[in-house]
Order: sequence, then C-alpha cells, then structure tokens
Amino acid sequence: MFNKILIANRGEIAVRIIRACNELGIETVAVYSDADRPSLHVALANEAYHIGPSAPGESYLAKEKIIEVAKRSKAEAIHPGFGFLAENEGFADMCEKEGIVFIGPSPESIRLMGDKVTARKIAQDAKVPLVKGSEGAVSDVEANVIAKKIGYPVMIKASAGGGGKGMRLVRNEEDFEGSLRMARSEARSSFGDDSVYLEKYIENPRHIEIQIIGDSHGKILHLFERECSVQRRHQKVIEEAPSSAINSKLRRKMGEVAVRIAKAVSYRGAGTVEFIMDQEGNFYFLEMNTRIQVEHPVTEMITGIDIVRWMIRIAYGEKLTFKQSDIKMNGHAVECRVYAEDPEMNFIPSPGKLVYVRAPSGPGIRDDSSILSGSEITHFYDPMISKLIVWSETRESAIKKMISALREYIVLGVKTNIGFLLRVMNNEEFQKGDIDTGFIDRHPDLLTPPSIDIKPALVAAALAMRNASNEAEIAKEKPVSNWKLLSRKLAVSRNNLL
Ligand code: MV4
Repeated sequence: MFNKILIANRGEIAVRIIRACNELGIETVAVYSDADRPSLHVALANEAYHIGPSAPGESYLAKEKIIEVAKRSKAEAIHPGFGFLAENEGFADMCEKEGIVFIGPSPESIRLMGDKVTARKIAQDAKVPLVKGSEGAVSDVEANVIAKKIGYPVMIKASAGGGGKGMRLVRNEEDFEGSLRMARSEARSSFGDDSVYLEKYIENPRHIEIQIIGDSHGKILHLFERECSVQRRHQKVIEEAPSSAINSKLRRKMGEVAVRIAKAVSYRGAGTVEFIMDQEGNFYFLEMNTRIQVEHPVTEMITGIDIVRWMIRIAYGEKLTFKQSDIKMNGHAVECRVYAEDPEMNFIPSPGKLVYVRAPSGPGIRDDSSILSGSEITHFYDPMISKLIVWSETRESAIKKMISALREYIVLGVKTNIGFLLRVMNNEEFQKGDIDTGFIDRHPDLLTPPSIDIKPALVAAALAMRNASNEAEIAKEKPVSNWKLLSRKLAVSRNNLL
C-alpha cells in the first residue's frame, strides 16, 4: 500500500480522507491556506504545509505548489477530494507526469466527461437514454430550426458547463435568439468556450444519480442510486438512498446503464452518473461526475462499502474483491447539509465565529464535519458546517431519527439552516416521498419559522445566542414552557460561553 498520501483539499472531505488513510496505515500530508491554519484537517494530518493565501486560486487550486509539496514530503499519491482540482484534467495529467498517483480516474476519462457534448455522444453510442436534443454543439444558423424540431420548452446548455452552470431555459421561440446570444456570451466568459447544445426541457424532474466504482482491471460495479431532488439553485440540500421512486427492476436497469457509460470511458475509481427522471419514471442521462461526491455517505450507509477507502486501494492497483451480486442494499439513509446561512434572507451565507457547536450522536447517526467550537466560517469557502447523515431500517424511521438529531444540534454564533431542514423533514409531501427538483420553490413557507409567542426580551436574548429558527421549531413541537426552554438555552450559554 502507499506509505504517504497528500490530501489536496480542505474541510470535511479532507478529514474524511485522512480518516480513511489512518485506517489503512497510510501517512497523511495536509495543505492549507491562510484561513485554514487553525483547522481540523491540519490538526489531524501527520504533516501540514501552508500553500498560500485564502483565495482558492492561490492555494487549493495552485497545481504547481501542491505538486511541489507532494514531492517535498515524499507523498506517493494525491487525493483531490471534490471541487478544487478534482475534475481538472491538467492536474491529473501533471500528477502522472511527475510520477505521483492521482487518486481518481485517468485524465482522459475526466476530459471526455468534462465536455458535455462529448459525454452525450458517448452515452448515445452506449445506448444510454438521452433527453431529446441536438446532435452535438449547434451553430447560430441551425440552432433555431433544431429548437423548433425538439419543441419548446428547450434548454440551452454550455458544452463546457455542468452542475447547473451555463444553462438557460427558453419557453418559446420569440425568446430563443436572445437567449442563445446570452448563453453563448456567458459560456465564453465562464469557460472560455462558447459552444452550446440543446435539450428538450423536462419540467420538475427528479434528480437521481448512480454511484459507480471501477478498478484498474476493467471491473466496474454500481452501488445503487441516490435521490438528490431536494435542492435549491443546483445546490443540493437533502440527499437520500435509496430513492422512494425506484423499484428493484428500475434500479437494476439504471445501474446497468450507468456501468455501461462508465465502461465506455474505461472508468477507474469512484464516479457518479447523473440522471433526471420525469413523472412517468422515464430516466435520461445528464452528465457524469468524475469524482467522489459530497453525498457519498448515504451510499456508504446503505451498502456498508467504504468508498473513500476503495478509491485509495484502487489507485494502488488493487482489484475490487466483490462482484455486483455481493452488493446488498440495507435500510435507508438521509443526509442533511447543515449550512451557516439564512433561509429567511434568500439563503445568504452567514459567516462568523462558531462560538459553540455540538453535533448530535447516537446509533445510526454520522456527522461529517471539520468544524470545532471556536472555528470560523469564512466567506472564502462554502459555508457548510457539517453533513448530518442518519441510517435506519426504513425511510420513515430515518426521517424520525433525522428530526431527533437536528433538534439536538447546537450551533451558537451564526445563523443556520437547521430550522429549515427540520421543516422539510416534517413536511407531509416530503414524508410521502413526493419530491422533485421544484420542491423548495413550491414551498416558500418552509423558509420562515413559525412565530412563537414569548417575551421579546427573552427572544432577543435567545436570538443573540442561538439560531432562532431552530429554537422556534423546538418550541412549536415540544409542549415545554417557553420559559423553561429559554432558561435551558441560557444555561448552555452560561456553561460554555461566559
Ligand atoms: C435539465 C433539466 C431539465 N431538462 N435538462 C441542472 C444541473 C445540470 N446537471 C442539469 N440540470 C438540469 N438539466 C433538461 N433537459 C433540469 C435540470 C435541473 C436540475 C437537475 C438536477 C438537479 C437539480 C436540478 C434543478 C433544476 C434543473
């Protein structure tokens, strides 16, 4: 096995990778920016190297600096995590040329799937179902005709885009020309490539993705689906596995399709094939993510497979020791992304000092995080506080466990979305599994806490110390007196803060 791995990332995924390395007996090298000097990934790694200012471009995206640290520390491999350099073909290529193992797919797989027009072609050749659309990128001359043939509404998507970036919805022909011009100019300024393609727009689809894993000996398996429909502006909020919209027959079919597309690019490592599913249960390939994803824990919880550990073993050249029929799905897992943000103010980030945090725990509860009491949520990075994941036998009991866990979460010092997450968990449609990508937009009521009738001075005191919406949620549900509730919180603050 590798002796030493560099983790080219920060936050909870860096911590997750360090833990996997510890279990495998591999030494770890952390890199960090100015803002991350006092962070958990730095504290947990065997070595840590400062690589630059807080701005990602000068630190976590600085390819040469990271390679240089890998060489200096004699790390044999680099795990990129997600975001930053995870899907950067050039970085994967540099690692290879420098004799450092990139823990992920080949630069070629990254390149093929990174270009969405190419990915669509590969999917088509592999007989993977696609949304009706253009054959490849479109020219200005032909675009209008193709759009009409596809039928409105139509989506214009940037070839170099992905994950919701560089997309434009066009509802009718009158708007098409203007939208095309804007889409192209956005694509040019964001990606340096103005090529776009067209797809029929599917209204309020479900977002279903299949986790796949392949070794470097040609074996590729799937680890079932994740349902990620509860999202906002392409930011996932709640993920679960399995999906309540998928039966075992459809699951097998989607799994086979995902493996087929992965085989078409000789995929190695962990990857995700994204689909949208319409109301009738038709599913269509969207894109493939050539990295470990934020929401990987729900898959780990229902399969018992440690995906990050396997990424490392595969990168070392090991063979997958199990076959498709060995992989069993057990129970139900739900993940909530706990954010320092204000749902009442259009989810604006709420950076600041986390004066005190205490994550829930107990059987079937996992909190993937890198924050500590006293640590800072800065505007430089994603304001995620943690990923709270629960496992239980059924979806219903998993939701109950999540509600219990969220109510136990204490975050003092910044606004959080915990109250919002609780309201989603308590929502009847969510509980019925009646979800799609339009869920949050259809429920603006979930953004604001129910009002509570208590003395204004005490409300102010409580607000000053703790996420108010979370507070209101607890007050609404539990028949404890508000006085008692507030004094309990005041006691917490006295014990821990003052
Ligand atoms: C679509 C679509 C409807 N029809 N394509 C958004 C993310 C990117 N991967 C593609 N996305 C979409 N593509 C067609 N032809 C709807 C979305 C979409 C979406 C997809 C997955 C998860 C959340 C979403 C939210 C809004 C729109």
